[in-house]
Amino acid sequence: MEKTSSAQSGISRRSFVALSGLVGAGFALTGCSPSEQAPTEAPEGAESAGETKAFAEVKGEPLAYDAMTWSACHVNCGSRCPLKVFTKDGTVVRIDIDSDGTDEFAPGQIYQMRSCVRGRTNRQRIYSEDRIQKPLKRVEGTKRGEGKYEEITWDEAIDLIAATMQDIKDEYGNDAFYIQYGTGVLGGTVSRSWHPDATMFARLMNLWGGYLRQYADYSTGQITWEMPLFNGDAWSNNEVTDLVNSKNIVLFGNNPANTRMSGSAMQYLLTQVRLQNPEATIVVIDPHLSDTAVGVANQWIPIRPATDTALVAGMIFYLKEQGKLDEKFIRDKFVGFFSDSFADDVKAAEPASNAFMGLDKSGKLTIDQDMSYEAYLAGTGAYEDTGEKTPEWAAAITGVPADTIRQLADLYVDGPTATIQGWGPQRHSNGGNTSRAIAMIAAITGNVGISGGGTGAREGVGGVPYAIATAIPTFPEKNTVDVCVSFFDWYHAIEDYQSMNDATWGVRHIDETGATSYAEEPGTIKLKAPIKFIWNYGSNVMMGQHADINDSLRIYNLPDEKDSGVRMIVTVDPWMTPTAMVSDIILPGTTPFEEDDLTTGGTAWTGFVCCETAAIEPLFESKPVYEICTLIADKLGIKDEFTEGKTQLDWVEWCYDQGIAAGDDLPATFEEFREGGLFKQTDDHEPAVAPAPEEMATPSGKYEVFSKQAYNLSQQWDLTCGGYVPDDGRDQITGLPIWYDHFEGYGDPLRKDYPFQLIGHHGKTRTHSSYGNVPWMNSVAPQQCWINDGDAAELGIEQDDAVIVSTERGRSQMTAKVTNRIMPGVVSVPQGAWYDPESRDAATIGDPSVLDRGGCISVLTSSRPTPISKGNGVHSNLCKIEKA
Ligand SMILES: Nc1nc2c(c(=O)[nH]1)N[C@H]1C(S)=C(S)[C@@H](COP(=O)(O)OP(=O)(O)OC[C@H]3O[C@@H](n4cnc5c(=O)[nH]c(N)nc54)[C@H](O)[C@@H]3O)O[C@H]1N2
Ligand SMILES: Nc1nc2c(c(=O)[nH]1)N[C@H]1C(S)=C(S)[C@@H](COP(=O)(O)OP(=O)(O)OC[C@H]3O[C@@H](n4cnc5c(=O)[nH]c(N)nc54)[C@H](O)[C@@H]3O)O[C@H]1N2
Ligand code: SF4
Ligand SMILES: [Mo]
Repeated sequence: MEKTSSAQSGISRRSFVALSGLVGAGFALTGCSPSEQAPTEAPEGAESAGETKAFAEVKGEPLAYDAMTWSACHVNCGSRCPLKVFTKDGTVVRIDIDSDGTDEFAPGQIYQMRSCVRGRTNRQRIYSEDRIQKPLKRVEGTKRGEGKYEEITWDEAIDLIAATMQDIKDEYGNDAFYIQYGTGVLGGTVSRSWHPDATMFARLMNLWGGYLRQYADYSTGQITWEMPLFNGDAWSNNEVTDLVNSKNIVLFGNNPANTRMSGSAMQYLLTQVRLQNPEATIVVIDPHLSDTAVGVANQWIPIRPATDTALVAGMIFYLKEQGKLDEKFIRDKFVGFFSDSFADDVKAAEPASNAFMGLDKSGKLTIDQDMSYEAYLAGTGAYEDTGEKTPEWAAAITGVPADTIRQLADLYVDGPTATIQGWGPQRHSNGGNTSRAIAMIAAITGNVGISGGGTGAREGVGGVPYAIATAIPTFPEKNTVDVCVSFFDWYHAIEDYQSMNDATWGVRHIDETGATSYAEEPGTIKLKAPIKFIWNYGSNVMMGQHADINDSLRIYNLPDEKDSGVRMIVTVDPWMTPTAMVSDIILPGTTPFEEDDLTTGGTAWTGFVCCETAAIEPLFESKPVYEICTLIADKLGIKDEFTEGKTQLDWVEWCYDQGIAAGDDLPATFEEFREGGLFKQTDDHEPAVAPAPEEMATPSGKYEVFSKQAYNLSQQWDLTCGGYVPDDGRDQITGLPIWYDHFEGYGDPLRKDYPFQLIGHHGKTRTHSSYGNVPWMNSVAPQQCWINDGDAAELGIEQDDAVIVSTERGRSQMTAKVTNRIMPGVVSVPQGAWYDPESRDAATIGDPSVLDRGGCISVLTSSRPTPISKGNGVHSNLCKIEKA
């Protein structure tokens, strides 16, 4: 194994001199330490005008600095880039990147782990005027969301939190506590905010009896549970380096040019594949002409959102009709495809345990109709009168011309053809079926288990990982709460926990190892208490990344009664985010540059570990989360168990020790490890090919085109979620991965009033809402709604006009990006912009008529859970758009 460390290779002073002419050397910032800074003043130079001045003054001058330390960007973009931090007089004067190693795409190469441009703007985050300086308490009598706060001391804050926790525990037990999903500090180890069960809050709460846990996540809510219905696995795919062996590469809604931007991540690798495999046909299927499509693709196939299932049906119809499918292979390896074997297939696909879902304990859920895919394609059996699923039929739904569907299908039988789906396609109200259908077209055409092919899951980017520990023990075995909810459904547990069980809201049992399971008898796994207390760390979910902000505001302001209404929301964040503004207590958190920690990552042939050293003292009165949890633990009488006598730096050393014990090739002493900062390793392995296992992790052990598990759920579950969702037939669970008229999809009659399908792709200037308050980033690309130029012309909307996008749930203002890079009838509002209501008046809080001026899509999206996964179908919205 080959290795480098920046300590070994050294950083020459010359390179600083050369760089300083290119990048501004930063704020002339003084007086930021707590002792010097008046707590209510914003740091000098925080505003962009000040920055421009500072830049002009230093342009061309060598960077003067006292120290360089390693840190990392911890946000959740898929990378965790190491960053060099230069300080002078206790102030960060420059953020720089890892520039050791190569760009060469080949086995055994050690790449540069270059950060994207966001990472380089971190001085504007550290010294942002949004920094929270002192603990804050919501002014009594005001509503959550009004944003009225008073400063309190740390002692007062900790006392109040601990006392409220004790009251809630006495009244409700540990079931009433929730650690919110939050990925703002995903890259940290001691400071990590995700997975919630791996955080310092989890450690604290488990030592104190536990909390209500969550399953799955906002990224992969549907694919996690529903692609495995087909093949038992949502994650494996060929390593992306294997794409050099592909004849065709089909990307369903995958846009790494935005979502994998670091210097070594998927977009870089894909560009290298393009260079090394110039003959490959790369096709991007996406409602918008993404930067990935612009950068590497031969063909963009614009598709109506959430219709990929119909596209796949049209392709399979055509291939079958043409005799281009291998019937023997399908009969051997698949169940539920052919009519004549359907009855036997259903028996084979019957789940035998409740480990996953849809157990038919009574054996009553027999099927006397032909529900095979063959019947579906032909419009016979259970699908009588639905017509043949010809390419022409698919064209009418997807908006993709029939000939293009046939041409795409032919690529699949003239392979090897790699299929990669992003997670946009599954973030729809019918997204689970989409994830299954995409996997099906890859498998049924024989492209799984071969070099150059792949499974249809997201790309596998590998890396050669270090064994070093990246999580501190959190004692899940001490958690006494044995049920869990979907990541998306906590809001309902504030309002009406009694309606929540496995059959209504997908509540699951969770055991001491963290494994989840379904009920043997539908309806028997129940929540035991309302959520009364929420820890909100590294998360902008509650007022940004969840959904339906107006209805959320209503829920947060429900009175604190016996069976509903939250009592305390505590936010720990460095910045005054929209979510902070619905909290009862806001605690000033640190940025990664203000604490010691550890980050690991890597891609393709390179893995890295970065030992991070605090570059500056915590600003104002902010504290690292480890210290905050220690203070609470002390109040709760469990400090010794919580800390085990260790400081944060001791825990970093503990991680290092675990790595050494597991054989990591790192320096012999922790001091040298800290000194070196960044370590990288590689090997020269062949690109990994995801196997087509003999036995899939499905009940039948085969690919399940028809899933009896899903069918059983369709019979057992109450898709109105106990009356929360109208019984309008727009949520369905189907045995086959097929298209149906789903909630706020193309076929929804609501389209008469709200004629556009609204999606929200992940943009370049932010990672979700993180970096959303960086002036440099916002100046690069303001928040804009993408609209087709033909549609815009009809509405009299011109480039950069201010527009209001509205759904039944709210109204949001931004400017228009008028372009032919988006399908007619579709608009896209990049997700993650900060909610900025025109009014925070108590009287109108949560009223859908209140205009959001921030361009925040979560004002527009729905919190209606998806039918199987009970997750976030937030790319399925019908909207209208008008000039502001
Ligand atoms: N810059 C940046 N990078 C990020 C993030 C970020 O916020 N900013 N977030 C990170 C995280 S946590 C995640 S989970 C990933 C998210 O990665 P993804 O979930 O893959 O990202 P999205 O932009 O939601 O969706 C990808 C593409 O799917 C398209 N799409 C939407 N609906 C459909 C559909 O029905 N069919 C098809 N075929 N395509 C569709 C969208 O137009 C978009 O171009 O990105 C990560 N990287
Ligand atoms: N409509 C719509 N909604 C979506 C998505 C979508 O595609 N469309 N995507 C979903 C996905 S995939 C995800 S993963 C979620 C992500 O949702 P979140 O996990 O909420 O991600 P962020 O919006 O980045 O919020 C991170 C929070 O962490 C804070 N933070 C950042 N750095 C630090 C730090 O160093 N210290 C501390 N203490 N805090 C810090 C930020 O200020 C912010 O409040 O959003 C989901 N929401
Ligand atoms: S936002 Fe940019 S710098 Fe930060 S981890 Fe992602 S790619 Fe790296
Ligand atoms: Mo995500």
